[in-house]
Amino acid sequence: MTGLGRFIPHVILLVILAGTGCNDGARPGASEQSGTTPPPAGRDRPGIGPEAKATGQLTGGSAGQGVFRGRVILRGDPPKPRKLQVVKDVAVCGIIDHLDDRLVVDHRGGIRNAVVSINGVKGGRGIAAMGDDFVLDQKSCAYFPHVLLVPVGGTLRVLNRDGVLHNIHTYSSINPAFNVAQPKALKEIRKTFSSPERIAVRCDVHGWMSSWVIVVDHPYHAVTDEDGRFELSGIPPGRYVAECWQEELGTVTVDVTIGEDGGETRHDFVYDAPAPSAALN
Ligand SMILES: [Cu+2]
Repeated sequence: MTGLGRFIPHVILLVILAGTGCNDGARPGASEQSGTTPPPAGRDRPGIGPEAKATGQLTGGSAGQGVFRGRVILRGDPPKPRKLQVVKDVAVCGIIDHLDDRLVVDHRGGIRNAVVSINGVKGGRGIAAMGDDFVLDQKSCAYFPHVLLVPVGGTLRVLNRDGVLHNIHTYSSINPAFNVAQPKALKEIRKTFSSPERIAVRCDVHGWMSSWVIVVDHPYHAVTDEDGRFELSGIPPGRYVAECWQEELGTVTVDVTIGEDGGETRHDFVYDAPAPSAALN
């Protein structure tokens, strides 16, 4: 055997069918977001801070199982970071800068906190691959992380590290919504969810606080990191629809094929920057 032939078995089969994603152009997740509409209090929401990390990444893979990775990118001028006013409990809440985190874009256009999913996977990893600790933290009157994956049946722990009252208010229609006061002495609240749903979370005390709990029924989801990168692994061979959701920009899909030999499939999801008239304000 000569030339490339002997190497071909080791070459990653990188195939994306119908690589043209479609962007529904939706605003605030309206096309996909089920549940009641959260209050417009999002105008005063905090930044997620540099310590937040990508969550929900599945790592490792095995022969015959594929990896899907790439970036979520904004094409065009991103909105300028906007500092939000802290108008309550300033001594606790005001010790960090609170930035509008509905659309966070790095200098290369990478969009943070988008959720990439591959649906319809048969076999592969069970939901236990997501782990068993799902924490929504409250520090300095901000939620960490801004977007959290939680499996159906998994226990969400909402922590209060601040010496002030918070109020956890979820906006959902499939799962029962809850609205629970969390005084400073109540350091942890536990909740479970029975159905997949993207759920907006707000604090009724501090109107700038917001986050998303993404309840899922399989482990093939990832939240993009600060560079807009995502990675899903352990995907059995097959043809799938991959979906990217971002709270302000809506949903983009693409057909993805994982070859029989597994390997790596790459795709970048691209959104157009909101028109100036629709930009965050
Ligand atoms: Cu609060």
